[in-house]
Amino acid sequence: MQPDPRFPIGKFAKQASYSPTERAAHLEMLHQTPANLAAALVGLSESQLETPYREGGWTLRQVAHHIPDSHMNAYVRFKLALTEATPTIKPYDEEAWALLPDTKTVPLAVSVALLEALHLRFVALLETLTEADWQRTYNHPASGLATLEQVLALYAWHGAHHVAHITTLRRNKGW
Ligand code: NI
Repeated sequence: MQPDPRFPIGKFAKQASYSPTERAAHLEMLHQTPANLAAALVGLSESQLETPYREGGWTLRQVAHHIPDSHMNAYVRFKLALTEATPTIKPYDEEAWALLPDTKTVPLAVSVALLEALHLRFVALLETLTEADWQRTYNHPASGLATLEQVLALYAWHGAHHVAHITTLRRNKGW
């Protein structure tokens, strides 16, 4: 069976709960995401960046700009859940965001720098969470309640998932 190109590291598999060791591993993945994105983009030409990672999929440029778009939303969701009782968070239309003109005009280095700065705040915040904080929840209008340890696992996976879109295409193309 051919692997599904949409899911180079597999789909996200949510657990009901996580051990402190698992959370630490996810936090480390989150910490590494900006460096991994920067490394995945090294040496790509403008035309390579305009290549879809799969047929009908986002270009490598859209994939890379999407990661800070998504993780800025995630950072805000953590802060909402840490300061309000089970807030209902605001989904966003990621396909429409990926089509906004800034994703064509802003250099990718800006999004890498944005992700680096964001994750410094994000990881620093998450390092302060207590066991009780990890069990705090938000409500997503489509997918329902999530604990913050589940959200951490999701975004640890999410960064690696999109970086793998870039690295998998590079490997397949010999770039
Ligand atoms: Ni995504």
